[in-house]
Amino acid sequence: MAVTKVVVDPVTRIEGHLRIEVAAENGRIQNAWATASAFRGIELVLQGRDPRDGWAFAQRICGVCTTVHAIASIRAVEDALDITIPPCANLIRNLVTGMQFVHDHVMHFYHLHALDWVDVVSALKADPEAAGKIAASISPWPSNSGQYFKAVQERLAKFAGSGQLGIFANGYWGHPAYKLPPEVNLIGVAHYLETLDWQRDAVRLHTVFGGKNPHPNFLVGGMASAINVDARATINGARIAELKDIIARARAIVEQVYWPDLLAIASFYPEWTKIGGGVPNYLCYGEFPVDIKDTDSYYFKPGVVLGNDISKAYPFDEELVREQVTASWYDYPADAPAEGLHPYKGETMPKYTGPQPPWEFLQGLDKYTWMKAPRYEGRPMQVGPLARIVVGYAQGHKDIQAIAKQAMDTLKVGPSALFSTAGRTLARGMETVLIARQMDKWMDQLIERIANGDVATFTRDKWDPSTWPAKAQGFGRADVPRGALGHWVQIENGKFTRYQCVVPSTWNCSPRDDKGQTGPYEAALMDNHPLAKADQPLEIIRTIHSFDPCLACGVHVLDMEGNPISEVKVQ
Ligand code: NFE
Ligand code: MG
Repeated sequence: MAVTKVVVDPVTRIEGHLRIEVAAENGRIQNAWATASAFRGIELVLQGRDPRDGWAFAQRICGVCTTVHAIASIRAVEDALDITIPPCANLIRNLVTGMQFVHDHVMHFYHLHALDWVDVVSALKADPEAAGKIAASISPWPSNSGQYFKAVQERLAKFAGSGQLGIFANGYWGHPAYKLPPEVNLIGVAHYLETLDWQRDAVRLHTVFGGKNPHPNFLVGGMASAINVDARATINGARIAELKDIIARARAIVEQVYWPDLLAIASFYPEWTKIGGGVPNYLCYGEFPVDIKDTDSYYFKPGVVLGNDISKAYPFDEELVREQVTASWYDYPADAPAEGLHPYKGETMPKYTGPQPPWEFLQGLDKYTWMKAPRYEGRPMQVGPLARIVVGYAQGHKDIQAIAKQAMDTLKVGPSALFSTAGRTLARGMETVLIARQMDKWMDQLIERIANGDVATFTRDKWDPSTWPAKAQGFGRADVPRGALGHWVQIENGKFTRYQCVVPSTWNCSPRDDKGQTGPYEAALMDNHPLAKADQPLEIIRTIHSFDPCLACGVHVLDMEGNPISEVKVQ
């Protein structure tokens, strides 16, 4: 049978500009190329800036993960200058970044990924009473009634009757790969709309602690969140009560809507626990510290798992990170080794030599993307929710093992099911439940500290550049919704002289390296991966969305051309 070439450009319901090109034969994908098609230059913008301002520039790398580059930046500067922040500032950072995870993951599941599994048009055929019974059997969520689902169905029928599906237009509705009964499709659509409403509530936590969302305020040395229970314009008694309520509502959405829906939907797609694994190596930098210098204090501890072997986790050593540009539109200094450069020696020297169709890709030598290729000890690595769950599982993390077991028992699968497209999507749900539960604890710890009179959220120590060494360098580590995030900075005479970000979507959307090893998106598409209809590449979208791509982050400049791009091009 002839080889079919399919190009999806751009992939939608992601952040940024991603082109996926595959070669398929007999309904299976044989080869895949992931191309980031817009260059950004924030690393270059940061050079020469005051390190105390870096977070505000770095944060603009992305509007989706709106907190993460700020926190990585301030941690890099604090590491370089040896600044220890007050405990309340650390708790506030955990609450702000924790809510970023919860918000981002729920939005990703319902608004970016669910419609790969949920057929909106089929929901019109559902029996609302039966949908109510199914929903009530898996969750105590109060609106799970036949009446509620009937109202949602009527709303959907109005959209469809007017010939305008609006936000639901352009799906592959009716594709044979959709397997849910109409009632479960209706539950999915109802919760799509309900969580769209809830997300405004969730991000109020960012506005209280950080003044606004997106892009709440951060601060080198702490957080710009004044606490005084008796004052009006600070974090006071009323704000604290409001924050407790926001966290309780977020937790309820996660535990009573997202998680039961995810398990229910996954149970109709058992074959997807055997598809789309790809790169068998996982990397986690760790997150949610009590003390950033003590990695044992983190809720998710740093670690590495190799070869899908969850009987062993290896320690993470940041000195083993390299970035290559073998297949990327960048230049490196002539003396750069084949294995790539550590970020402290990293360079951002854009050199566009394309477009060269990956179809013509020859022996790993042609350049085809704006993504660099990060490698850990020479290996491509998966990062993100699945990496955190796999690493934590291998480390014996009790909460992770318990929630993974719940999912495996419900779906009647073993741990190897994690290494798949469904495993990636399930792992995102697992960690959202765990983080939402932790947020309750962090809020209580913050309240206890305030009750005991500890209200410091900022240290002035080292604020004055005259106290800084003439030269310093630091690693800002974070684990963020899409995975391991590092900012490596060098400071001389009070200014950044080098700023390198190695970002989760750079790891996952990495192209080939000097040895021809594919990156995680590419490898996943080449792992037992079906493609039933070349003109409706739904399966490709499922696997790519399971990574929750963010191309803006990954290549860290806007497409100034404003190129018109077609939805799906089949050649
Ligand atoms: Ni723009 Fe980001 C996250 C970062 S992704 S979304 O999470 O860092 O690579
Ligand atoms: Mg970079």
